[in-house]
Amino acid sequence: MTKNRIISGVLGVMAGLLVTVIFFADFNQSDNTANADNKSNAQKVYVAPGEHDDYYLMASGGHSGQLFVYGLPSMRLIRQVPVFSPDPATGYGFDDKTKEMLNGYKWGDFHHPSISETDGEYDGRALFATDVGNNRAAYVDLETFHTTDILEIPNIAGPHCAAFVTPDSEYLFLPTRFSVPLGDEFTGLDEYSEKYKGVMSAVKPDFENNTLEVAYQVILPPWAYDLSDAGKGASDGWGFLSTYNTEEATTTLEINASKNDRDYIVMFDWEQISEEVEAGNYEELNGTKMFDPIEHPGSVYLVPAPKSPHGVDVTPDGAHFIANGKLSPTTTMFSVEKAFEAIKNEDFQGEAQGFPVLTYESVVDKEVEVGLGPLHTQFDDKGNAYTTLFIDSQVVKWNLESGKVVDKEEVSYSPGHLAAVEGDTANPGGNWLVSLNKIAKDQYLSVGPSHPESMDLIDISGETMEVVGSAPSQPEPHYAQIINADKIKTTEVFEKDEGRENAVWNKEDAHIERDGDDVHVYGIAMRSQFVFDANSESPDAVTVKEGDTVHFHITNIDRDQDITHGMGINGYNENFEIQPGETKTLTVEADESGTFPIYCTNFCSALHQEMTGYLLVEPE
Ligand code: K7E
Ligand code: CUA
Repeated sequence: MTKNRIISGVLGVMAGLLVTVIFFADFNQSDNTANADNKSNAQKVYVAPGEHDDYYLMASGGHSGQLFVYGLPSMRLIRQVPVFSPDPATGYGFDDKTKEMLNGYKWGDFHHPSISETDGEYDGRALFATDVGNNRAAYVDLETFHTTDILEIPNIAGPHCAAFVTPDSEYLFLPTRFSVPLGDEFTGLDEYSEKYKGVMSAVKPDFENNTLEVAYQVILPPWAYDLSDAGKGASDGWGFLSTYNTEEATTTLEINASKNDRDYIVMFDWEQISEEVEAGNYEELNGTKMFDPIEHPGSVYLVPAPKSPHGVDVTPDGAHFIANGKLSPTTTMFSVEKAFEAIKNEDFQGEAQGFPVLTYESVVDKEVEVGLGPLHTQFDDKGNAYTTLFIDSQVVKWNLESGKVVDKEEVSYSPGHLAAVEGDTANPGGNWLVSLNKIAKDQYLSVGPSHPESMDLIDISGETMEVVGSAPSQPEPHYAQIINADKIKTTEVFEKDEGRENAVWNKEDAHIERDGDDVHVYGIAMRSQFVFDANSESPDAVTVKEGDTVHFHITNIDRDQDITHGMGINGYNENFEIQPGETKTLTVEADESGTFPIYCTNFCSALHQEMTGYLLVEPE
C-alpha cells in the first residue's frame, strides 16, 4: 500500500462511513488502473528465460575503466568487458598479450563508447573507447567482445571530448579536456594562455587487424573541450566540439570558468585538415604529425553558445547541432546551413585565440526552454529530441521543428547522459530510451552510504514518455549506446588454426622445452585435465628450478560453445582464462622453491574439480 493510499484511507475513516465508501471506491479504482499499468509495463520489459533481448546497451564503466553490456529491454547485465583496467576473473592484464597492452596501468576512466559506423549507422564491427585518466584509446572487437588494442596517445591530457567516429569510421576524434604545454615540458601556469594548448587527436581504426593508430593531431586554444559529435548528411566532413573555460582560468574553475555568458562550439572541417596533413602541412612532435590551424587557416570556426555548454549533438539529418547549456535553462539549436553561409560571407562577430567567431544571431536557429541543467540530447525517428535535465531530474521531449516541449518525465535522479536506440545515428530507432542517472539514492536495497548509479528505461514509442524499468549500474556509466542485437555477429569458438604460434591442438603433442633459464610449456586445457607434457608420468605437472622463468602457452582444445577453462596457480597470485579454441601465454617467475597446485578456475564439467596439476619449483 502506498503512503498516499494509507493517508487517504485514514482521512476516509475520519470523514464518516458514506464518505469512506466513496473514498475507497475511488482510490481502489485508481489503484486498479495503476496495477494494470504496472502489469503492462512489466510485460513490455519481460524477456522470458532463454529468450534474447532485442538490443545491446553498451555502457561505459567510467573510472572502473571497463565496458558493461546490458540487454534491452530486460536491463539484464550480460557481461563486463575489461578495457582499460586489469580484470582478475578473465586474467585480463595477467597473460602476456593483455599485460603488454595494459602496460602497467592500474586504472582507466572510460567515458564515451563509440560504435563503428557505416553510412552514419552502427555497423556492429567494433566499439571504440577512450580513457580520460591515462590518455588512451581502445579497440573492442564486437565479434569476440575482447579488447584487441590499446593505443597510448602522446601530447594530450584527458581525451574527454571523445570518441566520436565519422559516418564511415574514417577516423575517431579525441579532443582533450585539459590543456597542457605542447611537448611535455615544464611551463608555469603564468604562461597558460600562450604556451598551454588543447590537442585533438585523429585516430584511424584498422578493421583488418583490429588496431588503432594516431593519424595526426590538431593544436587548439587552451580551453576545456567537453563533448563532441561528428557531422553527417548535410554536415558530413565536419566535427563539432563544445568548450568551457574559454576564460582560460588556471585555478578554482568552478567560479573562474563560469564568468563568460558564452563559450563556443568549435566547428572543424576534418576533411580539409586531413588533406592538408596529407599535403605535408604539419610538424613532427613526439612522433606524431601536429597540424596548426592558425598557420593553415580556413578549417576551424567558433560559434558562440550559452554558458559552459556540455553536450553538443548533431541531428539525424545532420542539418542542425544542439548545444546543451548546463548553466543555462535552454538548449540552443544551430543551423549548419546558416553556419556555412556565415563562413562564406565572413559574417564574424570577432575572433578568439586567432579563430573567427561566427555571428551568433546569424547561425542560431532557436533557443528551446527545456528546463534546468540540460546536458545531453538524443533523437527518435519522429523528429523529436530528448534532453536530460540534471538539476530538474527529468528527461524532456521536445520537437525539433517547433522547438516546443512535448513531455517531461521524472527520473531517479540527476541524469547525465541518455541513450536512445541508435539515437545518435542517422537512423534512430524511436522505441526505447535509457536515462543514465548519476545519483540513485533510495532506488534499490541500500548498500549505503554510497549507492550505485542508476538507469531508468523509458518507453518513448508513444506521445508521452513512461519509465517502465530500472536497474543499478556499475561505476559509472557516462555514456551508453544502444544497438540492434541483429547487428552483432559474435564468434562462437575460436578457429582451429594449425599455424597459430605456441598452439598445441592434440594432447599427445603437449611438451615442455627448456631454453637456458626459460621454460616453455606448450600445453592444452580440455575437459577435465591440463596436459603440459604428454610424455611425462605426471602430464599435468611442470617441474622447474628456482630462478627459472616459466612460460605457460595453453590452448583450450575444447572447441564447444562456452567451454572456457581458467588456470589459477595457488599461492602465486596468477589466474587467466582460455576461451574455446583460444591460445594464451602466461609468464611467471619461479623465484621461490615450493609446491604450487594449479587448478581450473572456470567451472567446466562434472569433473571440473579434478582439473588440477602442479607447478614444482626445485630449490637451487
Ligand atoms: Cu559524464 Cu559525457 Cu564525461 Cu556528460 S560526461 S554527464
Ligand atoms: Cu576446466 Cu574447470
